[in-house]
Amino acid sequence: MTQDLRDRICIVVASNSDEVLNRNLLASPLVAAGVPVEVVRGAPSAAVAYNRGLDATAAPLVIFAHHDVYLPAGWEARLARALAAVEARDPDWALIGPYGVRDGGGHVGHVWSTSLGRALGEPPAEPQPVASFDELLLVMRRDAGLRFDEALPLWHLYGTDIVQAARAAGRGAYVADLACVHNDGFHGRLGADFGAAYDFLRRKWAARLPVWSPIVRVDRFGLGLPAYRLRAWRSLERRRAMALDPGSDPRLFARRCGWEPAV
Ligand SMILES: [Mn+2]
Repeated sequence: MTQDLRDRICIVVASNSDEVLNRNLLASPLVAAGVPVEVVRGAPSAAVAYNRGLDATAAPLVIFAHHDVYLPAGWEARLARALAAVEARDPDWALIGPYGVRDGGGHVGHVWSTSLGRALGEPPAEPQPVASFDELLLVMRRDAGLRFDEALPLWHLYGTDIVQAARAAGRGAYVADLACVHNDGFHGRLGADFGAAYDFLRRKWAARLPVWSPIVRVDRFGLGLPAYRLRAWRSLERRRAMALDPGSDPRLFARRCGWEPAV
């Protein structure tokens, strides 16, 4: 892949664990190739962390990734193809991610999830417009002029809020083939912090409801949240049984998906 693309990208990550960060994101070949990584520590929320990262960097394309994400060998070529495909379809695009949700709730994209012990979905042949992203990774065009809303508390639903902000500004958000490893741990039930983010979105985007997030529908009366909590409770043991060890080397999962050759 061209040096040209490498010079146009940077990575921003919020992390509270150097162990997780080093095992996953910083082990990515793209990082070894010299793409700069801005690590934000100690931020009170994802929005604050990501705005700090935006302000500390200058690259025209900013990759916001979780610290438990591994970008397999060849990911840069995927990114180049995704950029070209989205550019051709919508020159005013703002955001591209590997996994998200369409209006109406259908999931689209292709990622490995350690917490679910499998690869989700299929690589989309063409970019798909989405209503929200799974927050594991999103690529933002700096010249879209977006900021993360620091009134959104803590660490949930910022991948939904930012897509709504893009749409309100007349800019598109797309899922493309940016297949990567989300080496995440088992998620139990949602805490009260998720409810706070949900209610924030419900008020902020009242004129645009319902809004689809990866796991829950944000609707006028807030019915999506208890419905999700019930589903999550019912599936708790099944999901616990599926989860693999996030302490594993993410390259094992990349190989299992055929994204990296066996050695
Ligand atoms: Mn994660």
